[in-house]
Amino acid sequence: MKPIRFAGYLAIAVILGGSLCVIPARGQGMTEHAHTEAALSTSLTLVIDGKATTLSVTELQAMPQKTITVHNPHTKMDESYTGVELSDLLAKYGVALDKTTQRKILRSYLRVEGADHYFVLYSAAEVEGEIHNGDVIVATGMNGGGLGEDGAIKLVASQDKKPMRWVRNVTKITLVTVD
Ligand SMILES: Nc1nc2c(c(=O)[nH]1)N[C@H]1C(S)=C(S)[C@@H](COP(=O)(O)O)O[C@H]1N2
Ligand SMILES: [Mo]
Repeated sequence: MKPIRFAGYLAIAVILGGSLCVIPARGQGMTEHAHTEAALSTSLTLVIDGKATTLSVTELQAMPQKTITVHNPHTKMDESYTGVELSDLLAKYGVALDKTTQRKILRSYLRVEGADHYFVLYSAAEVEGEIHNGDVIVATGMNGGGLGEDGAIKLVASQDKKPMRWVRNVTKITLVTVD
């Protein structure tokens, strides 16, 4: 075989071999919902008016519980989450909604952060059942069991059509008032 032809066959072999070795990225062939998170959360810190309170999963589960059913368009499944209403946590460890706090709540937002530093915002008003429809809960269980690959603590909102504001492995929720 001429060296030039050999080099040609070698090049084709390398290209074909390489294309067979492509590892599918997450969401492209591997299962989209396997969350083996690098960073897990086992407690939640609430920061309200400069005061920090850290609650364990057991402490969260000892508070009044609410179960909400949401549709996850990624899994195409209904999922039933159980946990504490975020408004109950705010009322107990920071601000309860009443005439004296109403303005402050209307002008505040919640920064919800996960162990991987992913974070989203909610307006404080939208988590208050007295003001807005829908439930925002700090879930510690799903479908009667644990959260599985989603960790131990996950924030879920019943009114969101997509799961992008459902934060897995929540570590911190901060109330920020805008002046
Ligand atoms: N901690 C954490 N939570 C997160 C994310 C993230 O990167 N980190 N991604 C969000 C986004 S953009 C989406 S679409 C959903 C995906 O969740 P699912 O794969 O369970 O549907 O999780 C949300 N919660
Ligand atoms: Mo997303």
